[in-house]
Amino acid sequence: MVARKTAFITGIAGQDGAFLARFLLEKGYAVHGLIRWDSYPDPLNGLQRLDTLGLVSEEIALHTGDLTDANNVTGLIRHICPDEIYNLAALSHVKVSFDTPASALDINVKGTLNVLDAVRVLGWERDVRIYQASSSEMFGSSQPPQNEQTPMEPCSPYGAAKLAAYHLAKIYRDSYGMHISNGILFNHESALRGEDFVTRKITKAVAVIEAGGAEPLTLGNLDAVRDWGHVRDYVEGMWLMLRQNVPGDYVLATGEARSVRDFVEQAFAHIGVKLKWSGRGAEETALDAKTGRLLVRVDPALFRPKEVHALLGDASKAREVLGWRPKIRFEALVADLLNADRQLLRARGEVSWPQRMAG
Ligand code: NAP
Ligand code: G4F
Repeated sequence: MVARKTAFITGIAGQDGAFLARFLLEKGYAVHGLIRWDSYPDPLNGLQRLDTLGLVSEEIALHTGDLTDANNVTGLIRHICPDEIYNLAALSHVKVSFDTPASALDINVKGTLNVLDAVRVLGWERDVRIYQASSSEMFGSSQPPQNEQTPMEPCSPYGAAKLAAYHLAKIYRDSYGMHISNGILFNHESALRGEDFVTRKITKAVAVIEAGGAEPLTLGNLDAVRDWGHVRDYVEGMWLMLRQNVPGDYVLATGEARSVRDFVEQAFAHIGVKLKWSGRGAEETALDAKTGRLLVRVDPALFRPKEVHALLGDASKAREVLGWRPKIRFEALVADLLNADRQLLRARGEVSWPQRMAG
């Protein structure tokens, strides 16, 4: 009989953590996850993503702690004795990292170091495989398309922190012979995406407008280009990296570039509204082409101090080595998020939506 594998997921209550937990449970893993004790007034509220996927149950062992606390992390890893660690916990919002750069470095760099060093200190270098959640944000201002050989020129405290963590992962791999893989993941979304990220912000606003909401959608840089995929495809890629005999670094991306404006257009098209754009930069607006009603406007307060203009991934290596291919394309992705927001709205029965300042 094959022994049941044990996985430890940091950031299990986040978007990727929830989907990965479900994926690994379906593969027969014993799943353990790290959650922060003080994230929400009622700790159960913090588990809404896991709850949405029907996973708040005895199937997952949740451990309270904090990635920035080395003793805590080492103690948990010693206790759980995992075969695989997926280090997903992070301050993951790029704009927020400009406001709290020290936290971004603490969590994303020191937190990663705490995981890597715990495994080394425990003497489990040959026993534990580690996935490190690296990011396409590390490419920053490098010209697209970007792959594993593209120079990294981060443009944000988040990007710089992720790059430092990426190098630490490589250094630990090369120095101690540890099985550590960096997944250099391009943007991936789902109905569980935080509402401050541009995709959910758009689909939620469009659902509200469809239901009779009066406020226009307010965004920052509409020209930014991203390579958006669905998290369901990406968690499989994470797992595949740890199936390889030799660890490595892999770009996961769809190879399809779309602007924020394209995303907005697609979401409105889904509810049968054609947009008429006019103006440029902070003056740009979109009206309902039929009625002339203002539906989209720009607020310069949402611009970033430094922007990553274009991310477009070349995932040839993942395709050739891992056999990984994304299945969910742009139109289906937008439809998935929008339909989930429509349902959520119906369930909550609200049409007013205070826009949060972070996003
Ligand atoms: P997410 O939804 O923001 O989840 C991050 C999780 O990390 C949250 O549950 C958060 O806990 C937890 N966390 C933050 N600080 C922590 C700390 N000090 N100790 C313990 N846990 C902490 O992010 P995601 O979209 O799932 O992304 C997962 C990982 O992939 C992140 O490392 C992100 O940077 C990286 N990544 C994401 C993408 C993407 O497009 N989604 C692309 C490339 C890389 P709370 O719930 O308590 O806040
Ligand atoms: O949705 P975003 O906030 O995602 P961003 O900055 O690309 O970061 C995400 O993807 C990274 C991978 O490349 C991850 F590492 C990271 O953890 C995170 O998951 O913004 C996307 C684009 C940006 O160019 C931003 O300036 O949308 C633009 N944008 C325009 N208006 C906006 C808005 N972004 C947000 N969040 N809110 C706006 O109102």
